[in-house]
Amino acid sequence: MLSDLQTKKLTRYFQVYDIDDDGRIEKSDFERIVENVKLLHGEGARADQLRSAYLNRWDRLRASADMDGDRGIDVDEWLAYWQLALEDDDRFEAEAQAITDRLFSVFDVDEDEEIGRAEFIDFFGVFGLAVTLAGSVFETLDENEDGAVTREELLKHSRDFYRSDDVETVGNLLFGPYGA
Ligand SMILES: [Ca+2]
Ligand SMILES: [Ca+2]
Ligand SMILES: [Ca+2]
Ligand SMILES: [Ca+2]
Repeated sequence: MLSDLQTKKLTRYFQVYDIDDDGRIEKSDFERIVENVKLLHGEGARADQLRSAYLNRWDRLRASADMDGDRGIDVDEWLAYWQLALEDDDRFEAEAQAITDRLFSVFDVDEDEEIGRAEFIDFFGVFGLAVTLAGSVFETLDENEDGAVTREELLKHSRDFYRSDDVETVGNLLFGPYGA
């Protein structure tokens, strides 16, 4: 079972992907994300690569999460998907690695293997999250305060985001505050 805290965080995560805010994650939401990513990277090989990575992610997500086959994922389907994924240690680890890789490939624009403050603020912007929040979330996630989020830090936060049931864990804030 997902705990209350996990349910809140994963509901927040749902809202992040449901860019048009209609209560369903659909291919069109992923296309909006891809469009936003394109604004960051411009056209070119990298943008094409990211586009296929996101659209593949959508296909895989739909295949396992869209239980009623209506080509959309509602919040119940989403939570059911995560409950199964997080119960299984291998799937959990694969999901944590995958989100870390995905966030790095999109937001480490200068490819120095760190997400700097400005890159992090772009990350929030792409998902339509308040840019005013991004700075404080960045500072929280940059636990050693060296001005960058490394792959190692992000992987730890991603694992905590999915699984931690401790309200004090900073990884809970990966996608910003998750509501009461
Ligand atoms: Ca939607
Ligand atoms: Ca559905
Ligand atoms: Ca960077
Ligand atoms: Ca750091």
